Amino acid sequence: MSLKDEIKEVARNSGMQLCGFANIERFAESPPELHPTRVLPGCKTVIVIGVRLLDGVIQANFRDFEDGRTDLKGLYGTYAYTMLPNFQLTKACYDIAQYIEVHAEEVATPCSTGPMTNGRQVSMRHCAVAAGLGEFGWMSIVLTPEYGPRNRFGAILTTAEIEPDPLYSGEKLCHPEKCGICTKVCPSGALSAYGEKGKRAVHMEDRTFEYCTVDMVKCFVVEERLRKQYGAPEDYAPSDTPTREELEEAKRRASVSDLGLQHTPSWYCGRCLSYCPAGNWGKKFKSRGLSQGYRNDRFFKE
Ligand code: B12
Ligand code: SF4
Ligand code: SF4
Repeated sequence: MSLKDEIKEVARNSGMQLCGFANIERFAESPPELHPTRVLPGCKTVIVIGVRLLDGVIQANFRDFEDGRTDLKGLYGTYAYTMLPNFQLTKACYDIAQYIEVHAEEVATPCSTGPMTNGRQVSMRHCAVAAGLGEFGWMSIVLTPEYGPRNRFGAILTTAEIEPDPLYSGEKLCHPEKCGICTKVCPSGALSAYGEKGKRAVHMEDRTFEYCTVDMVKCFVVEERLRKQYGAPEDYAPSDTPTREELEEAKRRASVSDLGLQHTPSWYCGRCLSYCPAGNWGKKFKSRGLSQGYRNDRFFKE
């Protein structure tokens, strides 16, 4: 078995559904501060692993969005956001890095995977696209044919030179000119509408990928429940667009909970990710009666 196949097997055994390989040349357009060689000098390959999110947990989001069951939101926080996927990815990255160092005598650096796992070293979205796992959706995060945006990723940087997988070239997964659901369901208008405020373009090899402009502060205010209209007991942030100082103050004032390890009342929105039709949404949720559709979301606006 080749090293590549062995790594794929380690990934599978660690509970990963997705595993892809990118060569370092695909990071030519990366800003220097996020380039993999800034983390691991001599890095030749970026290995990206991915774990799907449970349909049974995404449907708990619909219970909140459509039925007002805000008490179920913690399931998303635990099983799809801050905790389980991140820790599972962290362990899988560690297993793969150990495997490479022990069996191939090369160096391997596992990266942080998200909340509670200490920072960010590379842009995971760009790594996932570079490794051929999918393409950017209009909402800016990565869609895979199997799960749409309902997956999270981890990356391992290595000095081992491993044959890259081709960039994703399957059926186009996102048609923002006729869909735009992510923009419509976002409670704070964090995602620009197609054709409005401009878009980002990313080039890899002969491909150009495009996605919207994301106002991360607006997203953060909803995700972290910093205003009454998103369920906070009081307006910690004075608006959806707080200044840096106001945001820091809002974070300080936001309530702390003993309900989950993350120590904040679970909220973490996730509407764009939950309602995106890519990855067989209709079959998984609508036809099973698990969602009435995005128009029934209490924040939906045409
Ligand atoms: C911090 C963070 C957030 C913050 C954003 C804060 C901020 N100011 O960026 C908040 C909390 C708002 C957030 C929200 C969400 N997040 Co988040 N987040 C992250 C995290 C940890 C870091 C992102 C970041 O700051 N990147 C640094 C910036 C500078 O990089 P960038 O914007 O990606 O890249 C820019 C440039 O640097 C450059 N670039 C960088 N590298 C490269 C490489 C190449 C080759 C090229 C060409 C260009 C290039 O291009 C970009 C344009 O300027 C990542 C994990 C990670 N390490 O990437 C997850 C991550 C992006 N989040 C994820 C998810 C799922 C979400 C949410 C859906 C969570 C939810 N609520 O359910 C929302 C989605 C919102 C949206 N529509 O985008 C997933 C996405 C998975 C996927 N399917 O793609 C990630 C990848 C975590 C993971 N481990 O899987 N997130
Ligand atoms: S997670 Fe929620 S607030 Fe953030 S971009 Fe998606 S829909 Fe908007
Ligand atoms: S909701 Fe529609 S426009 Fe947005 S990323 Fe998904 S497919 Fe693309």
